[in-house]
Amino acid sequence: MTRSPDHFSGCLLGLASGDALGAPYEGGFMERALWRAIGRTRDGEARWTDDTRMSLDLAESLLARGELDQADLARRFADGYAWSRGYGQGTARILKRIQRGQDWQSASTSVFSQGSYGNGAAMRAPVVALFYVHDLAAMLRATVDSARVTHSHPLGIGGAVLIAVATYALLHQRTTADTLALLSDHCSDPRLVSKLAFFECFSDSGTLAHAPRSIAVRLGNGMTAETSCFTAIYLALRFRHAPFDDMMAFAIACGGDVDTIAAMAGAMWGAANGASKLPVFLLEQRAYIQQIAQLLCEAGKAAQRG
Ligand code: 8NA
Ligand code: MG
Ligand code: MG
Ligand code: MG
Repeated sequence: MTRSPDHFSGCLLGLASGDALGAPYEGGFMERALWRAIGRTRDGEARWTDDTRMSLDLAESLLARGELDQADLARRFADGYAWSRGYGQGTARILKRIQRGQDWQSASTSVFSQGSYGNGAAMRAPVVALFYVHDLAAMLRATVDSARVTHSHPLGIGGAVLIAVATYALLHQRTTADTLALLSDHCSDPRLVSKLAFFECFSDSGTLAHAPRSIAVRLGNGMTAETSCFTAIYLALRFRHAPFDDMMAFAIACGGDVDTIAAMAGAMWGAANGASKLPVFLLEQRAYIQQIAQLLCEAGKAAQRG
C-alpha cells in the first residue's frame, strides 16, 4: 500500500499536466484559436485552466481550515475566478454572484434548476482524496460538501464522488478489480450505474482495447459529469501501467472536453504511478503545485497520528 510523497505530487501534477496539455485541444475552432494566443505564460510555460485553478483553491482551503469549509471554499473559488482560465459558463455565473456578495447556497442553485451537472466538481475531487487519504468516510462527506458549493445537481455530485473514490483507490494501489468494486459501492444514481456496467469486462490483464472514437461514443467526451467521468476512469485504468504520454494521446483522440477529461485521468494516473513517472515539461507553477501536494501529504500523516 504505497502512499509516498511522490504519489501525492504525481496526483496533483498529473491533474495540472493533463489540464495544460489537453487545453489546446478543447472546444471548437474559436476556443482553440484563443488558447493558441494565451496558452503560454511569458516564460513559455504551458498554462492550465479552471480545472487546476479550482483544485488549488480547494487544496489551499483544506490546508488553511483543516477541514472542508464550504464558505471559505466559495470565497476562494470566487477570488480565484479569471475569465482567461476558461471556466464553464454556469460556474462563471455562480462565482460572479458570490463575488458580488450573494451567499454560495443560493448562488449555486440559481443558475440551473437543481444546480449544475457539469464536470467542474469532479475535476477537483482528486484533491479531496489526497487530503482524506486515511479516512474514506470523511473523504466521501467532504467530496459531496465540496461539490455542492458550485455543482448541487445529483449528477454533478455523483461524478465528483466517482473521481474521488477512483483516485483514493489508486493512491492505495488497489487493483483494477478492487477499484471498480469500490466505485460500484459508491455509485447509486441509475444514470451513472448504467455506464459503470461498461467496465464489467475490464480486468487487470487489460482486455478493453477500444478505439478512441468508440470510447467517446459509449462513455462520452462532454463537459457534463455523466459524459466525462467514466472516460477519465477508463483512461486511468487502461493506461495505468503504460506511459502518461500514451494516455494523453488517447485523450486527445477522444476529443471534446479534453482538458478536463485529461486532468481527471492525469490525477488518477499520477496517484498510481507517482510524479517521477510523469513527463517533464515547462508547466505553469510546477514548483508551487509540488509544494501544495507535499503539504497535503503531511496533513494526511498528521491526521493519522492524531
Ligand atoms: P458548468 O457548471 O457551467 O457546466 C458545464 C455546462 O453543462 C454548462 O455550461 C451547461 O451547458 C451544462 N449544464 C450543467 N448543468 C446543467 C443543468 N442543470 N441544466 C442544463 N445544462 C446544464 O461548468 P463546469 O464548472 O462544470 O465546467 C465544465 C467545463 O467547462 C470544463 O470542461 C471546463 O474546463 C470548462 N470548459 C471550458 C471551455 C473553454 O472555453 N475553455 C470549454 C468547455 C468547457
Ligand atoms: Mg478547463
Ligand atoms: Mg469549470
Ligand atoms: Mg474542460
